[in-house]
Amino acid sequence: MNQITTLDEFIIKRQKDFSYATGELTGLLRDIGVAAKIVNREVNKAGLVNILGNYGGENESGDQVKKLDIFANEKFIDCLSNSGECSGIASEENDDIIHLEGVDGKDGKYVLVMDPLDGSSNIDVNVSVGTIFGIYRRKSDTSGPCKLSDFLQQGSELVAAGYVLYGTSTILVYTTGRGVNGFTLDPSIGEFCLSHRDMKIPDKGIYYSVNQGYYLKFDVELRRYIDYCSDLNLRLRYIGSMVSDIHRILFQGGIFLYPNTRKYPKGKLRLLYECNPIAFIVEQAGGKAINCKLERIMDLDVVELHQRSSVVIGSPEMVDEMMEFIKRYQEPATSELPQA
Ligand code: AHM
Ligand code: MG
Repeated sequence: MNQITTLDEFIIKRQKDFSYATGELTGLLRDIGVAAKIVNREVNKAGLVNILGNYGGENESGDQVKKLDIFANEKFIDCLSNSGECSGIASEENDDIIHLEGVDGKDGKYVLVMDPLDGSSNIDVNVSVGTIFGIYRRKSDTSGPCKLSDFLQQGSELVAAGYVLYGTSTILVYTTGRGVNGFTLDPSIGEFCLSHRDMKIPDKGIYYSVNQGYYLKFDVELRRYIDYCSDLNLRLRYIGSMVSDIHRILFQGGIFLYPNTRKYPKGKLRLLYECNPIAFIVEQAGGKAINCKLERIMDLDVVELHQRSSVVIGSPEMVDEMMEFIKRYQEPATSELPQA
């Protein structure tokens, strides 16, 4: 009989592998697992109750906020408040950081960054959405509340990151920097069960994922690269939820791009709670993540909570090839150089 390993069992077992671990990170990851189950329950019955549709407000980025975004945001905050391991949260849905109370006089050593419901335009039409999270160790003294500077850390400082995909089945994928593992929710027992051990992204694949509707708004070298993908007969897939698009690429190989556009000259996606956690997971699985200036995402300085970045993520050979393509395209051909 196959041995089933639940998320909780796996997290506790992994804690023993870290000599310095004292259980806080373990508790925090378990809180995230509980929140994900609650959000999953609501996502699954979204068509049955009056939770679909707009909340009526706009978030920091000017996007229409959906009711389910608010629900997911509240549930994650509630669950992370319980154990006291987390001293603060930066969320896509909140302009500023949220301070969490310590429990039993104990202040959390960690802070969490999250997009509680990524791809929210998909909700009303029953298409996959996700949650993205990242965990940092605090820099400030844990005797007081966390500070903004605790969140403004490079992606390379992440101690854990993950996503939950609420799709045909619900899967939680996370890393603590020692590989990537995936856990599928078994609704009959209400547990995330280890289903994908030590995930590895294929070196290359047949998919490219980009909003081709913005083609004319991309820089010329990006347009040429997208033409090149099309010339290679790569298959275009774009769900409009980064978690879903990345999940396909993690399993089957490919490249995901959200370049800067005229509307979003710095890119649309958020560095702190979208690009960095996904970059950490993909790199841990053997992939690569850069911006359109060809800089490694996880080395970028984070100077504000809702900072945007262009992003190119995927199979290592495809990201390398994209970089070479862009460099070659940017170099003036020798024949075009002024003659001496
Ligand atoms: P959201 O977090 O507000 O839902 O927006 C992020 C999403 C990504 O998941 C997705 O890749 C992108 O925005 C889609 O944007 P667009 O509709 O411009 O292609
Ligand atoms: Mg998002």
